[in-house]
Amino acid sequence: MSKIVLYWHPMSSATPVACALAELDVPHERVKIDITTGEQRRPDFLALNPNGKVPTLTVDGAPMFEAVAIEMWLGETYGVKSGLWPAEGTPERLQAMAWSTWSYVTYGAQLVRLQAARDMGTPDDAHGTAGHKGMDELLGLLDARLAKQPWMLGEAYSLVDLIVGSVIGYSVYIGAPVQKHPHVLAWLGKVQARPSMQIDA
Ligand SMILES: N[C@@H](CCC(=O)N[C@@H](CS)C(=O)NCC(=O)O)C(=O)O
Repeated sequence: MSKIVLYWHPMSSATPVACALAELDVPHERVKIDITTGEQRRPDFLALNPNGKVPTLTVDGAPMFEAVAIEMWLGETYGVKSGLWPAEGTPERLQAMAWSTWSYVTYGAQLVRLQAARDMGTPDDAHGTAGHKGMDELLGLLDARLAKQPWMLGEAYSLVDLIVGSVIGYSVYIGAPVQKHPHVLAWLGKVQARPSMQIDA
């Protein structure tokens, strides 16, 4: 098995990656990068991730970054046998990649708008209002999917639930209207109750 090292900081974008490693039961080492004291800008860390951000993962010394890329790679590498990630060549694999990317990119873009407005102390300005509305519309799509099936890919829990659930869960804290979408709310509660989500990360 490859040697996996996760460079992380508690309660950060690295948290869902740590949870994914726990869910998939992947042996790994964790190296804490203190982003509050600037360790992420040390030359040795920038050599692994020129963005100077966590999460960063190395696989036998080879680095990768961006949480969603790492999570999808972990799924396809360690999750297929256990059924936590769909096999290559299946329609479910296509859906797994589509919804994982959707959560970070499409939903994430609206989330960033609201977060920026909140950070500036003006959550109800044009950006904040548009971000809130954008998230509400996207949560409607998710709600419709989860009204038809209990989990993101159908009848069984998968890593896609952890990936999408991490982004939706974070958005609750910045004011996304998740409570208006009952199927999303119920599903999120189940995702957040998984033992892998209780770890110290
Ligand atoms: N798009 C990146 C975002 C990573 C990110 O923003 N990480 C933050 C912690 S939540 C960080 O390392 N910040 C340190 C800095 O910007 O100096 C991902 O999903 O991995």
